[in-house]
Amino acid sequence: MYVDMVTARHYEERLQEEYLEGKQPAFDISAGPIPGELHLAAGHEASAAGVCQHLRDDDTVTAPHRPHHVAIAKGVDLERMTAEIFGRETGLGKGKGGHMHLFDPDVGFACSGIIAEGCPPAAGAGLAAKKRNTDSVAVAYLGEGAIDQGAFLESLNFAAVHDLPVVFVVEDNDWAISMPKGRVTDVENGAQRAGGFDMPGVRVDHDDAVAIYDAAKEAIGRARDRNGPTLMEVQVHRRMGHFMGDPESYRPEEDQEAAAERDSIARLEADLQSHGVDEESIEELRDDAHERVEDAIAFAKDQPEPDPSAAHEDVFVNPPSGVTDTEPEYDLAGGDD
Ligand SMILES: Cc1ncc(C[n+]2csc(CCOP(=O)(O)OP(=O)(O)O)c2C)c(N)n1
Ligand SMILES: [Mg+2]
Repeated sequence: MYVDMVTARHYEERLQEEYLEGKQPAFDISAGPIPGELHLAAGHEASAAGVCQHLRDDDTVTAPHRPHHVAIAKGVDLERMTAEIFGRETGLGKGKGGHMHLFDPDVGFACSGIIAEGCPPAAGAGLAAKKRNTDSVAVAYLGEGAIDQGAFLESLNFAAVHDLPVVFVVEDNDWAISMPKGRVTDVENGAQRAGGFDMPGVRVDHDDAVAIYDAAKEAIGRARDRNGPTLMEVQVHRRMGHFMGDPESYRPEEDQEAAAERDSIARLEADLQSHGVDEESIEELRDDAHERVEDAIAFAKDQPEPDPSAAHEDVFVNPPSGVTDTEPEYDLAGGDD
């Protein structure tokens, strides 16, 4: 868990540096080595490490627009993921998806920029596992700002009524862009939503990776044993802006300071030390993780950019005429499928 967390933290800090290159002084979102938006998850690491520790490659995870920590903990290929973020040809999506559309079927990971969008596909993966009679499970991540979204609520209902092996993980970082939680939702604890669907709901506070691990163990075990879905909410903190370039003028300074103080990594380090792991071993793990990140970034920057002529390839199932030479692969208009 510690390795996943320090890998993810260093990854975000390094991506921040790379991203800001060339974008200043007047913020130009298309400039620099990472064009487009970038949402970093520094401060969210515990939720990914604590949950994904219980998952296998044949389990499915869907994440939202802030996906890197979850992708890392799920075991997504770091080099191909980084190449994707840098828009390179050897990226997971051949450089066409960018950081919000990472997809790695080898380890069952996908994410989307549309909030709560991962919930229906996770319920679908749960339904597939049930129909295929396997013990795989699915986990859908979403932010607390998405808990009033229809896709989430409908997925909770669907998973509950069909007893699907799905765990919904709400990452509560208090903010949805510039909107504080209290202004849009009347429940303080999003896990209360579970009551309306007759499923267990559990909230874990204090950015506590070990407590998240324990709660996830129960929820994922329950799903694997075919006892149905669980809703978890975990407290995390956003240490950076909503997106890179966000001036955060809406955010009180005390809130930023509090987020920096509630560092799940420092907390886990203290835990490890209290269990007899010495500082030297912790440093060694951290150094190795940092090296892995540096290697992935160096790999990505060294990769070719996609050829412009391939821009429409793999984008449409049924390309509108004239867009590509590819013949339609599926008949969307008819048939029994
Ligand atoms: C359906 C939909 N509505 C609006 C948006 C724009 N949007 C992007 S992120 C975001 C806030 C998300 O907040 P939260 O779910 O708490 O996640 P966090 O960014 O805090 O991790 C919104 C409204 C979107 N991507 N999708
Ligand atoms: Mg949020």
